[in-house]
Amino acid sequence: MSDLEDNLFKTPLSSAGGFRFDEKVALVFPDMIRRSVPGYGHIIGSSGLIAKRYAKANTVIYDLGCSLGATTLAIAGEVETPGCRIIAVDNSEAMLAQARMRLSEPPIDTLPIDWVCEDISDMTFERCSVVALNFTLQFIEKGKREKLLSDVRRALYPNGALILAEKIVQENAKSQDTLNTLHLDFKRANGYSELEIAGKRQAIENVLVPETANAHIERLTRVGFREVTEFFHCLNFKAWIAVA
Ligand code: GEK
Repeated sequence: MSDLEDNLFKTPLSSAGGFRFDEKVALVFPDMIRRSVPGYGHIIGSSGLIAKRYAKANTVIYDLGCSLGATTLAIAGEVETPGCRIIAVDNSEAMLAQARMRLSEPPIDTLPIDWVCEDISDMTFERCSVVALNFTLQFIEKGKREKLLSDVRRALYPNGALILAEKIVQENAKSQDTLNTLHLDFKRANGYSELEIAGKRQAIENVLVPETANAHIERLTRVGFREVTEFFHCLNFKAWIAVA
């Protein structure tokens, strides 16, 4: 299926109201995230490889905030460990409907996938060996993030892995300004106009709340991950493997 172009913020009217993961967003999501997040494809591909290394036989692998299932598919395509299954979770019915439609005929010989509509901050997790949380923690209410990560940590078997990718902010205001400017250049280079950039920024403010890299690392350590290793960094986007 070819991806539709993200033109949601092309007119000022279309940017009215806050950002929601509704049907309009679901339809253009692959184009939107590819043009907005530097290294997105690399992080998704790496998630498959990391899952392959950390998956244990007969266990669950979670993709939390799965959207249209890009990470789910990468994992399903890489993991060969016997008896694993993927639980892909999102609280947007519109996203899951698109994901199910796109993967109605998943490639044969890959892991079974359950698509679940649930709020990940209220979930009871099964024991698992890998959890992917790619660009989703940033949308969870700040006060609920530590409990979610703590729940994930307790659900993971020893030596299991959390894959965490996030947009971050710099502690130093000048560095933040520099990287923010470069990110805007990245979006311009990918065809977004000034109007679209401003509209999206306004809509997403207070919806996507980024934190510093240190805040992430300290919290992961506090909830009991014994090793936290960065595997990706470009502009204000980072990803880590946290080992239980
Ligand atoms: C990818 N991981 O392609 N519970 C469940 N899902 C949620 C919640 C919540 N409380 N809040 C937001 N979401 C994907 C990309 S997108 C990132 C993840 C982005 C979902 C939301 O519906 C959306 O599908 C996803 O988290 C975030 O690698 O849009 O920048």
